[in-house]
Amino acid sequence: MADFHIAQEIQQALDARQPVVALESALITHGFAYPANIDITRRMAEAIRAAGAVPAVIGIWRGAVCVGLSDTQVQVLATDTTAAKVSVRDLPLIGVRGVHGGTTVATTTLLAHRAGIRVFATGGIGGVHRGHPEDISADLPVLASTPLIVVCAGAKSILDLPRTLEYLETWGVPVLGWQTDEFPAFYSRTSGLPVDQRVDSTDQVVDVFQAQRALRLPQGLLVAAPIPAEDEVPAAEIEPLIAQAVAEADAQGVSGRAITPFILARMVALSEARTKHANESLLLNNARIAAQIARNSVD
Ligand code: PSU
Ligand code: MN
Repeated sequence: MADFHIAQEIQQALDARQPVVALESALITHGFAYPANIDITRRMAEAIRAAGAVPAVIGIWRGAVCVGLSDTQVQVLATDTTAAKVSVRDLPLIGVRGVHGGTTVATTTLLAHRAGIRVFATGGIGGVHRGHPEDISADLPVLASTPLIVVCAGAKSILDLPRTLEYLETWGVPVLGWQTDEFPAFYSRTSGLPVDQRVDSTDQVVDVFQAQRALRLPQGLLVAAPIPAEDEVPAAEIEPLIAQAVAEADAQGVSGRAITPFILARMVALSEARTKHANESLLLNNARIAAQIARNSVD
């Protein structure tokens, strides 16, 4: 059976009821290229510590679950081109395979919850794919069944945002807008789609999360924070690039687990790295917000 390791620092923080923020590792193995992947992970971890919480990078190390990967382990994952993208259906297979792996939002959410962590900072969640409504990220059903606060910048419009929000509604996942009334679209602050509830403070986020628990609801909570205005790439500029990247994926027959990494990489190339800068900015922003929420939720 796959082992489940919790790093000593993380276990001690949890035992002492200190705030902990989970970070995913699919962005290390499949989201960013080397060395940007190490750099952004380190900067997110620093931002979380500066805000008074403990970062826990979650990933797969030689077929074992690891909550709290060390800097050295992150370095190895970041340069291992054979590392697996580990979504939920892959999770029970990692022990047999013995691989290193990056955990997606779905898998990181599940594992963070198993470890006793309550808050997770990521970039964009997966969702229903544009033009392929049968391709639904495991991120969505996991959010519907795992009580965790997931801080993201919405979902990028490589996805079908209306269908993604419909799914979340059907399965009872509240979508909170962090100081916004609109669901953010990752690179862009707006999508034209409303959130379920605007929140302006960490108190309000924690209130909603506690209400879910008091009501014994099984769902997690999505906190959607728009990218900082100065780093936004307006929707009008990003749309043609997304359309092109999606068309290329279709033309080359890219599908399944490969499609998100393919489109992300094409977006960076097509935008001459503007999307990379935007992605880094929103990740740091989300890390800071998640740390503040984590601090509030243990007080
Ligand atoms: N969306 C992004 N960046 C990402 C991902 C999604 O903007 O890096 C990654 C996350 O790890 C997410 C996963 O959980 O892709 C979703 O992949 P899939 O659609 O195959 O479930
Ligand atoms: Mn998929």
